Amino acid sequence: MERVALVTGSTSQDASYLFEILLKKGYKCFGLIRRSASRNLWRIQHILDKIELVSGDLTDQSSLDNAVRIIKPELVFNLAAQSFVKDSFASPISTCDITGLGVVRLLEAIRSNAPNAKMFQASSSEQFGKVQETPQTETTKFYPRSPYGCAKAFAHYACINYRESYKMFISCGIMFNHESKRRGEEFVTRKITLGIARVKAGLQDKVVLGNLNASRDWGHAADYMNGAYLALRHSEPTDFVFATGETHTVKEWLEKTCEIAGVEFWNAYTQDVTFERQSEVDYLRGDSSKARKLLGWNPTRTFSDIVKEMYQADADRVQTEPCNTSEV
Ligand code: G4F
Repeated sequence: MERVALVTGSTSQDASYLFEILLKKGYKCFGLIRRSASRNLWRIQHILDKIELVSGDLTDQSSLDNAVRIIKPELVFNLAAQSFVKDSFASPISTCDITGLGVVRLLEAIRSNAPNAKMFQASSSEQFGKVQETPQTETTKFYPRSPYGCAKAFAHYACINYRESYKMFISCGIMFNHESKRRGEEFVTRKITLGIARVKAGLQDKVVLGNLNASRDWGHAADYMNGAYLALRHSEPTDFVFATGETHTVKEWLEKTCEIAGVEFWNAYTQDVTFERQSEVDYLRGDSSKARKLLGWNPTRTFSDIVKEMYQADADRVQTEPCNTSEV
């Protein structure tokens, strides 16, 4: 029988890597896509002829019902969200609607139309917020610090509730920050690698940043999507932390990028409070022992590998498209 997977958030960095994994495993892949996202296909351009895009939106119950009823997926990966933490302070209602309630809509669509499907929910280390212990595990108490973190925590508990109430196969992966050359420019890692590549090329004076002291556990998106796939291959539905266990500050990311680029660190940046948040997540470090033990999962790229990959890709882009700083 043909194996079928449905992925939401189809145009994202994460979906692009997950599609590659699923295609290699022989899955027929469907990607849910909002009408407005259809211009933003650069990350999946290379596989567009191998996957099928279906119109749908986490805020529209009937579109989810239709997609799940027609596709009848064996696996559903929910990667869709309003995922910009800073923007969630400006748009708390729509963030909660998409990132929180949207997950309940998807759960309902699966419960009604494909109750035997296995679902993966992309939970977030933002749920830990003001961390209650270090390192953070699957049992660490949540203390979200943004509307985005609150919405993700709600969605996480909704998944556990559906798993327990309806005996559905739903696993949550609590994903710590994960980056790659396909990361959006809104996130600090990409903002730095692209910005420093432009400084190096003489196209920009400095990179303007907010809080340099925030500490994150940064891994590679391809590794984390491999974890998502493995979570649904596991015999039982449960929750997993996906993290490297290594923490670096934003300043260290900037310093490493400058070192690779051969740019003087002190001259390369300036700070602006505009890029700070109303309440910050100061420090994240995950303990992924459970995923390592039960799934045989391991991160394969180091901090330095990831910064190098991203800087190199941006340096190349700046050479070929020096004026285009959007959707690179
Ligand atoms: O790159 P960021 O915007 O990522 P953040 O907020 O940690 O969230 C990302 O990872 C989460 C997983 O934990 C996801 F759930 C979420 O969807 C997203 O993918 O910011 C990282 C840190 C923050 O502390 C921020 O205050 O960098 C700091 N920062 C400093 N200057 C900046 C900037 N962040 C951004 N985006 N832009 C700046 O200029």
